[in-house]
Amino acid sequence: MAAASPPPPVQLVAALRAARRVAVLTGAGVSAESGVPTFRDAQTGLWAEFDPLELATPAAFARNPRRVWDWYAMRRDMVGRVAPNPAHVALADLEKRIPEFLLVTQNVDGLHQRAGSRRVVELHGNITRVRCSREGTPVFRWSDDDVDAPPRCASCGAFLRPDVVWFEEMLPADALGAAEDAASRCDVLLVVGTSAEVYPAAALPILARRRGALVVEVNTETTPLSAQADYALRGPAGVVLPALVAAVRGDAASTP
Ligand code: BV8
Repeated sequence: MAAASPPPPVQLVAALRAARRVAVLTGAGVSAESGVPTFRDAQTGLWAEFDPLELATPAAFARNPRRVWDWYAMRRDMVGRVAPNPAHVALADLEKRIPEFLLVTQNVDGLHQRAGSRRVVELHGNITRVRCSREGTPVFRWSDDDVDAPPRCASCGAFLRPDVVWFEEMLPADALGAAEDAASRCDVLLVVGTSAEVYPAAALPILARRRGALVVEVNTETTPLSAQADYALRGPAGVVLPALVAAVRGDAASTP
């Protein structure tokens, strides 16, 4: 039985119904109820077992490529075994109801697209994709014969790597540009399941607020953004978002 969440604020529902442009920024918390560990939740966070500087940086890959490859292969397998949760589904539904909508995600699990979201920008890449570490070309099939090294690119022999943005790597310029444009022009920005600590993604809510958007945080905890948000909806995204979108839809059960 899903936990009940307090009804969404009436003014927020009205603002979403009237909004022409809505942007959403999601982080690992939106996938938590799908069973994907988050990065910073101490008891379950991916980083609890691994030091990010050990695994998610170019230097880590240069130092121990097979170890980094194996960590991403384990996470790719895990992501293949989980499913979108009601939070992902609610955001895909909301997209259909807003004239201009963009979902900007820091997540690399591809669950938004699997839930039906179409207008998605992946700031940090996608763990289900692999690319040549030298040419950057996407690679779909590879032979993994050397247990001490990642698979190699068939055309140039360089190691393959996950198609994600590591720490100290630049974000894809087109993705970041689209995200900044959406944040600066939206009427409402929903910020869902992020600790708001990783930049430049964490700067997007600040940009939106400066440009006059209504900023709404959905999180189980308080974050550095909470005090600056117009609404801080405290609770699991898989409960809060379906209730919010049902109220925007005008479901009889949800309108107070
Ligand atoms: C860059 C892919 C230029 C890999 C990831 C200032 C300006 C610019 C850069 C920096 C800066 N200060 C520091 C930097 C450098 C760095 C940075 O931000 N470091 C942090 C640690 C301070 N940024 C970078 O390096 C970026 N590149 O800026 O290039 C440059 C060049 C050279 C030198 C310096 C800079 C690249 C950042 C991208 C890194 N790659 N992912 C991989 O996945 O392995 S980031 C990784 O963290 C994930 O993408 C993840 O999404 C992201 C952020 O974490 P969150 O999503 O927020 O997840 P987290 O676990 O932290 O929080 C979960 C939240 O959900 C919590 O609040 C929790 O309460 C909540 N929650 C839990 N359950 C639920 C829930 N909420 C709702 N419902 C629930 N059920």
